Amino acid sequence: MKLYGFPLSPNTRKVIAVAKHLGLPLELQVVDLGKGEQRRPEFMKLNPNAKTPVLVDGDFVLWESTAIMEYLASKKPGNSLWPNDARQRADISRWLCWTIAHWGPACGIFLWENIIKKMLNMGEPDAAKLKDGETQFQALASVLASHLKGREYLTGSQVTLADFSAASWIAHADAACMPWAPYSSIKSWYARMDKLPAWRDSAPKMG
Ligand SMILES: N[C@@H](CCC(=O)N[C@@H](CS)C(=O)NCC(=O)O)C(=O)O
Repeated sequence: MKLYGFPLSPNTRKVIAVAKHLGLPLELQVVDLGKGEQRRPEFMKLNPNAKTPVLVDGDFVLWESTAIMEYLASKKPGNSLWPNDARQRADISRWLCWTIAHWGPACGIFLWENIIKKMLNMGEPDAAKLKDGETQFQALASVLASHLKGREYLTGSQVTLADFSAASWIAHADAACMPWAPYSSIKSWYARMDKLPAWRDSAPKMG
């Protein structure tokens, strides 16, 4: 299987980490977002949205990182990441949806303003956008932090797709100046994720 992705992006990293955790070989084909390679016609044939990641498995092409993680997990029945039980799946799905709809976009403001703009020489961070990001982040981090109190992982004692998805957005929380200092349960959960070999091995090489 081939993954078209950009290693610095959370949406690519979570897919790489899930594949590693499941022991599924995945060949990475880098699509350099800094050079606009996502808008090349040959890439847009795979994903007309011009976004990474995209999985190609034989003649099957799949975009949207959450759908890709679910597909990969379905290839290894019996794993804890995406169990068959309806309620467990719904609980995991709830956090996958929350991450895509709310958590990712809020954290993404900090990643964009404080890291990516600098990398691409796109000027100074926009203070108004960061202020808006702060409001969003605080509200969502409060929800996440209260939920994580007394839990090892988002849906219980086992790591699932939900953890890989939500954790991917705070991998560079300090470098991106995300205001996560007050949320100790988020920090200890992320530290647990960071001990997983698949998570550590999927870290992009920075610098
Ligand atoms: N909902 C999509 C989001 C994909 C996405 O926004 N990917 C970003 C990288 S994190 C991208 O390729 N951006 C390039 C662009 O918007 O031009 C997913 O989960 O795969």
